[in-house]
Amino acid sequence: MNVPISNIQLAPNSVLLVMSTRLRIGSISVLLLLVVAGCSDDDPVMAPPPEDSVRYQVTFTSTWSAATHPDGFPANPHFSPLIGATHCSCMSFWEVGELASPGIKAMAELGATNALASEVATAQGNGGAENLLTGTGIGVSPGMASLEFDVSLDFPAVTLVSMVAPSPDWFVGVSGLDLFDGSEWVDSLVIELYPYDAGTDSGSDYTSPNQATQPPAGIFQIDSGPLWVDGALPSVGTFTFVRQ
Ligand SMILES: [Ca+2]
Repeated sequence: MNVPISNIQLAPNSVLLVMSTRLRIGSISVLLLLVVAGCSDDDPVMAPPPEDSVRYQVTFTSTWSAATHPDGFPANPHFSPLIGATHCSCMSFWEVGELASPGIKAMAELGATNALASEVATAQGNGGAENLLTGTGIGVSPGMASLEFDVSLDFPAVTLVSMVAPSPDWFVGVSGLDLFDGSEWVDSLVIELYPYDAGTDSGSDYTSPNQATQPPAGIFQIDSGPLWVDGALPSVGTFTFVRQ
């Protein structure tokens, strides 16, 4: 029996030793192939499977100030309490171009969290979300806030938002940020925060009176007004995610 060498499956980096001998049994000539596959010294160590659940700290650092945004900078610059969820990659709580949900509208206009927390609870009930994330805001910007949360392989995406305050309906945040890269959990990640407009209030300045956008527009990245500086949209801060 001849075994074609091409049919022998080898592990990567293994060493193949082939010894052959030809036996004669009666009138039949038999080629014996002795194949020894061994491991070479530089075999990579097999990575352990990813942990099912890991913990992260996210630090919200705001840089928004009269120095970065001199146009009409408000007297009480702050960011509303952090609110969000860990959830599956199959759903989202907000997307650019989509109409804001009541929860996103209330967060972006008022800094309120109850409505969005209810939307997270609904998603938890239908298997889309795992953990509600809540944290403090930033009382005076520039400043910092942080919170810790657990995330799991079935719910590896993070949504987290905060209102730019005061403002008509401007906010910062991430939507469906995946902390699992397909093979392992991300060690750390810095997200620059470029503010969005929820599309629900048409006020043009930080302290404009309420002016409901009728009909509501889709969420969009800020493209004018006092957050727009010298023809560009500067970051107003960062979210830094660090695996614990
Ligand atoms: Ca608006």
